[in-house]
Amino acid sequence: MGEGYNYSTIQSAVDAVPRNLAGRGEQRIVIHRKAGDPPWIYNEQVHIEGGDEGVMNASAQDFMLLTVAEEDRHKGIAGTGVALSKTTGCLLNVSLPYTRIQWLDIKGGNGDAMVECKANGIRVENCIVHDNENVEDGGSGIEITVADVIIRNCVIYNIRGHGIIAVQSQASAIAQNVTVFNAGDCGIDVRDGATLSIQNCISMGSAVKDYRKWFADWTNCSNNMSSDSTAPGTAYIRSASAGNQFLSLTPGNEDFHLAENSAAINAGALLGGFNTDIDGVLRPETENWDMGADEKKGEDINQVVDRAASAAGDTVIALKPGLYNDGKIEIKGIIEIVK
Ligand SMILES: [Ca+2]
Ligand SMILES: [Ca+2]
Repeated sequence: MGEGYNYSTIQSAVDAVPRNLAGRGEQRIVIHRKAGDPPWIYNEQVHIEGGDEGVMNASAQDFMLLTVAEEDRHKGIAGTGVALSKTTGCLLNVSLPYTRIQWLDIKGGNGDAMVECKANGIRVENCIVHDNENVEDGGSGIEITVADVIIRNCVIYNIRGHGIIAVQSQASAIAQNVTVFNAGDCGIDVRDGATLSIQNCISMGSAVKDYRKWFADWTNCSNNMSSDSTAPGTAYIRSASAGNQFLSLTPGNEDFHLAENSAAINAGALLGGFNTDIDGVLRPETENWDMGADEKKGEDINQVVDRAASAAGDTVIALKPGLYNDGKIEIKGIIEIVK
């Protein structure tokens, strides 16, 4: 669609994408801030339509990317960046295959789901999907009824229905490093013949179950955490306390960055295909990958690995640089050298 075209709504930018994507490569829509302080709210429902009525010939090479300008992105916390929020309907209704959605703070709505994935190959990354508890019925966070969907580095909380639901026999999806909290039904749900692969996810505080399969199967699950007994796969952490994992669960001020002593730190598996977290920071900050959307920043950047007295009676300290600091030793504060 070319550089430099400006639109006042997300929908008008989506509608300006060529009808036939064959050979056109990535079609990038970059959403910028509105005036004033964040949240910069776009008060609209967005339809990204494929098929006869919409855009044709999308593929893994020729696709639409909806993202937020780097300086206008959220900081891993709702209300800190560009938001899509409306009290009615599904907020993001995607039936164009291979569409990628990134960096949106998505709030409210009143439909079956806040984000509906209705075409194969869709990706949802670094989004915060939250607070639709007032919907009348249904009201899941992300609903998947198609194949090859990927959900990564997302935080989903205060949801009336399911945080993530994959439903129908043709549906298949991967959820990786997703944090789900306070779903009114199940946190992550796979049903009616769908398959769901879950790695490094945290799902806690669900009214029914944190993870549930119902006439359906998990595939390739590992390194997941739950507050009940349902975290599937290998290397799970079950029956953990949500209050111990996150910086804040205070309603209206939730912060799902990992707390200092969270069991999720370094408990994740090393995954392929991406290497950042919800803050856009490289994984692993320290040691191994963490579970959940946040990779905890290493506070103790340089570890003292040895301490000994020299022949002259001085104290000699050996330091090991923190991994997240690219192997550099960094010394903060005042250093006094006394001889
Ligand atoms: Ca780590
Ligand atoms: Ca982080």
